[in-house]
Amino acid sequence: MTKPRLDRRSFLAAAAGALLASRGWTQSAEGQPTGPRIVREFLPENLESPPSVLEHPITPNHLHFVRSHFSTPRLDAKSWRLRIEGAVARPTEFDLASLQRLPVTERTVTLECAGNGRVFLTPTERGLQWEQGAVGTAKWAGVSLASLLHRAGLKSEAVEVVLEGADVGEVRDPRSPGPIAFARSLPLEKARSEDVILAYAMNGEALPVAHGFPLRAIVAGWYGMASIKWLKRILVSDRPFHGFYQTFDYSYWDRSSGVPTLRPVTRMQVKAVISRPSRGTILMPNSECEIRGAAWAGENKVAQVEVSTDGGRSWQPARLHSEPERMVWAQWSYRWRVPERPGSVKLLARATDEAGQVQPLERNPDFRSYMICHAIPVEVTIR
Ligand SMILES: Nc1nc2c(c(=O)[nH]1)N[C@H]1C(S)=C(S)[C@@H](COP(=O)(O)O)O[C@H]1N2
Ligand SMILES: [Mo]
Repeated sequence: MTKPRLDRRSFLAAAAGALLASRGWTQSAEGQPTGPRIVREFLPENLESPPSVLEHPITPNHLHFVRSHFSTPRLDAKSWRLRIEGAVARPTEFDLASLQRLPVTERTVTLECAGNGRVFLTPTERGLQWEQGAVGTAKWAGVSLASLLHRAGLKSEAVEVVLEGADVGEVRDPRSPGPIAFARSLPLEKARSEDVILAYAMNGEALPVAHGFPLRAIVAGWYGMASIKWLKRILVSDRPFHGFYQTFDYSYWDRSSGVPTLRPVTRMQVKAVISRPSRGTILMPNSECEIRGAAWAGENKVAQVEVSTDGGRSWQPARLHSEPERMVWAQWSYRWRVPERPGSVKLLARATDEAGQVQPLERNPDFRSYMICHAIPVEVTIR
């Protein structure tokens, strides 16, 4: 007879579970999230995650959302090179094997597309009509951008770091200057922080083609557009970069200087979303309903999540399933005793971050069609 044995992985999972339970935290949803992803656009490939991913700390690769502006480049790992050039002392070219020999940085990061939730905007905004599944969390492994910049040696005139992908296309509205590559810049402060990884692995697997094979940036705490996939060039620039995807696209009106000024979309805003019940669910009077979801706050930690079951008049604290971390979402839940009286009810969730910033209830129109972070009611019927 063989003794039942825990392998290392289930042992660690059991130990982690016991620790969480001892602190009053328990795992939210059992097992794995279930698919399939929703096709928002066939070509280029744009796929939305099913709502169940919001209930699990890690999003499996086959369910992670995909946001691509152009057709997916198929890069050959052998001939692919990453160039670092511009205002650097030692312009360098790396192949994949030599990057993989450098010290590994591993980090769990939540990526949210700046257009996540766009379908809920009124009036309707142009762009992909995401519901709430253009967000996911993976464990990324690669090298830190800071370490590569350090090797290349920044010159004193360096001000920004432009990341450029290998995917190219022509945008019609507004018209791009012919075919352009997908590119974004980072200020030196962010580029040299430990927040930026150049990842070649996702959840322990080689980076999937749709997610940027062989190498992509992961800019933790910023909306997804900064995390350039199919990375081919790092250009250290001696002036601010004003590329298409941070001027015409992915920009918002900032009034802090007293004059509305277009600024690139960067940091993820504090936000909680409800994964269940889903919109239009019919609930039995006096039954018990578990309201669930996820919350994140970009570079900050989530401090608390509150739930309202009366359209925002009163708020109760939800239970967080893990100790919140910077750059990573937290799952939460709230047990609701459904009222006796039939009718329709608006459920809301709102998050507050460690800096005391509270998720707004109203849409800020200066955000144009991005940063959809206000609390959006989920209407359910009691019958
Ligand atoms: N090269 C390149 N990088 C890109 C994009 C792209 O179209 N091309 N889309 C960006 C946007 S808008 C988002 S939200 C994330 C999505 O990453 P994912 O497809 O791995 O989820 O990739 C970003 N990086
Ligand atoms: Mo995005």
